[in-house]
Amino acid sequence: FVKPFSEIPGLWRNGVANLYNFWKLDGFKNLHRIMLHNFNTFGPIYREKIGYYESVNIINPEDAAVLFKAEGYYPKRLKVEAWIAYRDYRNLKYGVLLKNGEDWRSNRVVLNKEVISPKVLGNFVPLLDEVGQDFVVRVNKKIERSGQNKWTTDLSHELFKYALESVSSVLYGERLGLMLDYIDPEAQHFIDCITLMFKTTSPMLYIPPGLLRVTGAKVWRDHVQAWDGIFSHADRCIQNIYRQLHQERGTPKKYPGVLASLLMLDKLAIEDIKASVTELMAGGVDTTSITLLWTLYELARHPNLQEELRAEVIAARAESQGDMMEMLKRVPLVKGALKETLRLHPVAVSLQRYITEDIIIQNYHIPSGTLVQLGLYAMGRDPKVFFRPEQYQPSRWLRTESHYFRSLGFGFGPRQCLGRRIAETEMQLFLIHMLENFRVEKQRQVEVQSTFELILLPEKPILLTLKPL
Ligand code: HEM
Ligand code: 2DC
Repeated sequence: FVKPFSEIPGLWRNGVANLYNFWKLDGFKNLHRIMLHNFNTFGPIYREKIGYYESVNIINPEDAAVLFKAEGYYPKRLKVEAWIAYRDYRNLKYGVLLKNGEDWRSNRVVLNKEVISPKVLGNFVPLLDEVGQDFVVRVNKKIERSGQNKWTTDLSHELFKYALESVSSVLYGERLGLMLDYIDPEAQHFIDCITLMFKTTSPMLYIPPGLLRVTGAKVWRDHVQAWDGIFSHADRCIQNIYRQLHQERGTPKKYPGVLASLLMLDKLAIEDIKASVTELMAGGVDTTSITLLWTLYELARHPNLQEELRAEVIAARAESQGDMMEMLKRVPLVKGALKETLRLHPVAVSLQRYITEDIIIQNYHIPSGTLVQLGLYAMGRDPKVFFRPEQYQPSRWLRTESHYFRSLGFGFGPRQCLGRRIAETEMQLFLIHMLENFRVEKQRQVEVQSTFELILLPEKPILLTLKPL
């Protein structure tokens, strides 16, 4: 017997009271832990209403499969109202991140070809490899200057620069120069604005944005400032390429980058290109840098594993004889490490879709139109889903342990992360270069927890020590 929607367990009858409790529990910073707690209390499915926003939450990979089969032709995620409100406020077009329906689909199809199709990977690899090499040079310089033959630091700032340099080199086909000693203060401001933008988004998730705007709340004002900083810097980068393209003419010999390719292709309106390229640039900083930071943290905590990875990389280098595309095919454990990082420290606490047909999950009927969320953080730590989930074990992704709907860090299907290929390649190349040159160690054996600032971040700085091999 299929049970009705109204019998799904959970707290969904009083949205206002729930929002108040959520706020009391400091829920804005603890969303991932609250979801974990709810699954422990209610089981593998629960209904929830916080403020005005209602959802059904699930945790099992098999249920995720049912969810994604019902996502329809125009998959739609939870709307981040604050992001929409900013664009409306400044009269800016939505990019692929915020578009929906046919408008989303037609833009996404064109972007896919230039950003995520296998054919462009060959263009990205040399650009990203160069940034990786420059990072090594920079670390070596820091080690030398320390006079102690090692460098101990909170690497997050360096990683933000590495990530921005990487994504920019792919988008614009040229370097910003962020791996140098003197960096453009504007680029640093851009990085700070992205962090502020994410941080100010989370408290506004459950409050109607119209309300925030009229009250002139500080979070809203900070949020506007952050996006203003993001858009003005991205605009300058975009204008720069646009001008160059008009001056040079002729056909360029080398790969000109995603933006110039899109402009020459002439299939999207300029304003649409601008909107999506800005989102790609903003989406490409905190996501990959934090994932790399967590990976180095885990490798520092597991020295034997670090040596195993290093051996794989050294062998792959010897076999591929300088061909980086070949080398990337020979590092399955490095790829496993990145999947393992995203399992324990996902960037996105959940994946969500508005389902377009009625479905049955855990024997409950869920009507079409419902917002269904897969608790990605909770799933990654569930012992029913992963054998000994608390252990960081990249090799689990090589073995016959089932991977069915378990590797979802970048989302799923046609609405999955558009930056996925850039992110994966950039992160793989980073780890290859780091493992070939440095040993990573860390100070004390204290566990670092996550905090939710729209994306999940380490709750405190992670200090790492880099030593030459
Ligand atoms: C969407 C994760 C890096 C740009 C997403 C989604 C996730 C995600 C979970 C939602 C997917 C879904 O709903 O199925 C990640 C992770 C990253 C990463 C874990 C790195 C470790 C990047 C980078 C860029 C980027 C480097 C830009 C170059 C985007 C964009 C979307 C998106 C534009 C929206 C796509 C759409 O709505 O069609 N990402 N991301 N992401 N990501 Fe990423
Ligand atoms: C946050 O309850 C928690 O990739 C909410 O690169 C549900 C939710 C909705 C959309 C998710 C968001 C969460 C986390 C951050 C994501 C976002 C979609 C895209 C975005 C996952 C899970 C991100 C980080 C993009 C951001 C690009 C932007 C800065 C231009």
